[in-house]
Amino acid sequence: MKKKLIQNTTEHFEKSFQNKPQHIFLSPGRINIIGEHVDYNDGFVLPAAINKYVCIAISPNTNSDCTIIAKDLNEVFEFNLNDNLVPNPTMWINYILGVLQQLKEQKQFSNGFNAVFSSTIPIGSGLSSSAAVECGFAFALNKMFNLGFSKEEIALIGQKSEHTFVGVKCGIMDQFASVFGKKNKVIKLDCNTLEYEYHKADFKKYSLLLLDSNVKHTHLTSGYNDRRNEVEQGLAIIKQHFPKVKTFRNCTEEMVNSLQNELGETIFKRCHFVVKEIQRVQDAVNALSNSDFNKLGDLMTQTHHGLSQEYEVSCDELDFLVNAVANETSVLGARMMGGGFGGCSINLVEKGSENALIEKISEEYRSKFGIELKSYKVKISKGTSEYKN
Ligand code: GAF
Repeated sequence: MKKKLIQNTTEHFEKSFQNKPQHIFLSPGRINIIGEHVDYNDGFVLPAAINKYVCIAISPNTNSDCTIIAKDLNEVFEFNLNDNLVPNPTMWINYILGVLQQLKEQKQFSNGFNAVFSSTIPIGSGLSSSAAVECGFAFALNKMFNLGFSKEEIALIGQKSEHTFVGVKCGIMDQFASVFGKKNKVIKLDCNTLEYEYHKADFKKYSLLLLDSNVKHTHLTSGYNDRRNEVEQGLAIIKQHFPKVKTFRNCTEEMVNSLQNELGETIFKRCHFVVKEIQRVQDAVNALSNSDFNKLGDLMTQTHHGLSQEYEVSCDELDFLVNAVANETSVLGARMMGGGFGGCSINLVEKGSENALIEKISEEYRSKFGIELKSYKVKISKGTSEYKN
């Protein structure tokens, strides 16, 4: 699938620009084992890059003209880098323009290029196709024009461009995972300091299976930014009462409980979830290190219930998918993954049981919602890189 993606993107470039692309870059999507909606709350997350990619075929120009082709959408966007770059009504180009604006601001960047983008990361499925585009593109320009950005800076450029041009106030998890991914490793990322450590993604006789609800979402309209506002309000109140608390990291469940009335029902639930989820990630890392997969599965399922009932970012279809596997002996845990409001559930399942499970759940899902379930058996792969033939 990766080979085919590279081949198709390259051929499309050749056909469009009558030349071979000088560079090919691959930027992966991500999964997240646990640690949801805590990246922008200074918590820990446990993501990994996967073998689904955005492919960018690209060559520099000798002037400031840029032509960008979104192969899968059959759309072309042309502009000059000396133009004023502003968010565009054509949504997909904003992931790219936002990065360029960052490069213009930080390095007076003005080198034009021709590029073709194509992807095997399903859009709106919670696998972070947007971060893959942003980071793949920033990585490509950094390499091609020797801009001297570190990997961390590339992830931050991706995040900033999403804030400024797309309008989603995302955390850093997706961009970080896409850039720093490593084959067969999950990344424990401290979103407060951006310190990280790799842990072996060895699930022994279990594997990770994604079930895609096929309910599409965009975080611009999903309620994502509202959640961010709610927890910011909550933290401000907590800090008034507990001046030693700087972030949710040093806030305890007891503190949140003691302020239940003042926080009000909604903000209390949001803050309670965040504090519990930050602890769950620590517990999950220990469980993974000890190969305690029953524990890991339990923690994942607890996360789902928190996301559904307290953080309220699930939807009927995702709740159904998680509940449908609850009594399957081959499934140790399941939860919605990513920002929510649609997209995939991630399931820790016994190897070999995947196909029967997919068949069973697909049928139940179809008869309940009339929607075709999709499924992905993902492999944990390396982060954004240049592809050399
Ligand atoms: C989305 C965001 F982009 C991430 O930063 C993260 O907050 C995630 O939702 C929820 O954990 O993918």
